[in-house]
Amino acid sequence: MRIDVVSIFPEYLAALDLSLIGKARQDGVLDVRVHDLRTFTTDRHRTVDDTPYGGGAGMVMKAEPWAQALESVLTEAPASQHRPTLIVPSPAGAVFDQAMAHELAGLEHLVFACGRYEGIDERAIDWARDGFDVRPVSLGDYVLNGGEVAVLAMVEAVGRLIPGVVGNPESLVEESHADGLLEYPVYTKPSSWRGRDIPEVLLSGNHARIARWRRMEQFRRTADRRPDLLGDIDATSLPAADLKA
Ligand code: 6GU
Repeated sequence: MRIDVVSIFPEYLAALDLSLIGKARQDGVLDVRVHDLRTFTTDRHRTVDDTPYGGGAGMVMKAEPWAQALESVLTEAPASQHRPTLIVPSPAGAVFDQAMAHELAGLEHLVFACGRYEGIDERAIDWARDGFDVRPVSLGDYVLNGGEVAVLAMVEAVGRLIPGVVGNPESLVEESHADGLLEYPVYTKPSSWRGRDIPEVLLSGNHARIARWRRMEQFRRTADRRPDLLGDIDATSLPAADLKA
């Protein structure tokens, strides 16, 4: 997968050199390129923002540096590649979730446009629709100062779903959100620690019992912490159905 990130703080994206994503880049599984928006300005002060038409607080990112940067990304992209997807991180976007991460993991080329200040001149976003599949995306209902932290989160969530990035693909199967529920609690040695014992079922060696217990714990946790998720669950996967089987 090819990933381009455009930002006025390219150093923010240095974390993409680390851990699993860094390893995937070294292995050639992910081709990640970070671009400094200011290199696409032409004035002496390398201006990327200006005051908003209509008034109001804060500054707006100018359209032309964005058009120059995105044109450069399109020109550099391998000719074989499909129309890239342009993700515009914004608290005004559609909320990013595991389903979106899977969808994006199936694409060849993602481009992230990190806005700062009050956002990017909307005409640059509209203009980009000629060359990109444009998707404004939010991490959730709170406000960050810019898109960089959101890009780190999205690249990690998407990147780890690409074959060859996570060493053991089995670890993707039983994690939170894989089946629409939160994951069950986990324990490791010692079996008794500071007076706290692990649930005895985990020492039973009865794999069917352990699987039922884990499923029950998933429901218990989800009902307690994220009851909103239970509405989306297929009734045939409820623990009662498991017990009858
Ligand atoms: Cl993707 N960007 C910004 N600036 N703020 C956010 C966000 C994104 N998601 C939640 N808050």
